[in-house]
Amino acid sequence: MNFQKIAIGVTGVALFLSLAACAGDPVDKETPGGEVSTEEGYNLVPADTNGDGLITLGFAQVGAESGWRTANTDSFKSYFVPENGYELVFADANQDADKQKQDVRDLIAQGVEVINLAPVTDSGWVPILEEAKAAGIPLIVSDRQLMVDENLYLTYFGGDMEGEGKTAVKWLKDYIDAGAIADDINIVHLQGTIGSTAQKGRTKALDDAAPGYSWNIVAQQTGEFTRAKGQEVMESIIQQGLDFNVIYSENDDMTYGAIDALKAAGIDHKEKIIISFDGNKSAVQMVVDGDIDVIAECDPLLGPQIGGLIQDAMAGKKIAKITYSVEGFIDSTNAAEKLLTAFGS
Ligand code: GZL
Repeated sequence: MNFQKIAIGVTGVALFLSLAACAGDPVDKETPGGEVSTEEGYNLVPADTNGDGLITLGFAQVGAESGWRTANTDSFKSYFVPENGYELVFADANQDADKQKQDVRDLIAQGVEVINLAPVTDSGWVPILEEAKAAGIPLIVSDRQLMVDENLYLTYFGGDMEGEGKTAVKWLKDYIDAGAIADDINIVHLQGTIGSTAQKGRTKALDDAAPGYSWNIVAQQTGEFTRAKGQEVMESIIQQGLDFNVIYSENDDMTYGAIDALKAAGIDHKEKIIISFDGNKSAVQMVVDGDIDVIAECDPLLGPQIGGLIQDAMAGKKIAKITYSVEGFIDSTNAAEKLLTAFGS
């Protein structure tokens, strides 16, 4: 047994004793602003506890709802392989928040050595995070944040969703200030999965800005991050005869669906200002072609960065509790260049 294993053994015993001492503590109730943990600090680090030479990573994924999600899953499946020192156990929640909580409990029961959670929605996770911690399994949150006490997870890596929304809002404000549109601003807002931090952040940015800029949000409805639902919602809005000149769509797939609906209704989508999120290759091509006006970037290729954070933690380095992806926007000024490196299809 090398020193590291001995270290884990000692740490494990100390950890067990500290957790046992806290086991009787009440499970913290979830509060909107996070919570005060009843325990001091977070001291779980991924380790090869079963000595098989691999770190078994349990990935609790949202689903397969979008091009972003497919690229995100592919990023994990291609990085967390035996050649890189990992075995991947994959769980697809099919966009079902309740199923995902059971998925995580199943990963705990399987005894994986680290969990990566991309939460469908951000509520109801405290008891399960407590269970992972009590089981001595480090848990990483990726893609969508959880607004819980930082003592309940190892680290978060992913997009700054409200920041992405602010990027989109600033682009629209600058576009209007440049005189590109003289009419009143009437916005159709296609929201992502209600209760996900992706939806909450992108929605908050628009909801906070619109009143001050006298922008009218004439429709606000979830398209659940899918093309089909995005098309269905836009069809309904068209049938209602609502007057709008801007579409603020919280992901590319809903944007595709909205454009499908406009085309089917004989409405020229190029007459609308279309704002999207993510940056799939086909969406970036649509910016080049003038179908979409701007995309607020959101990087799905998180596997290698999560792997780097795990390695740093295992090496004893202090890792940041929250790390955001580097994200900007894609419009006519840079779309041709961005197309060269855009993710997905
Ligand atoms: C964002 C991610 C969102 C994407 C959607 O980090 O959670 O979920 O914007 C995906 O495409 O469905």
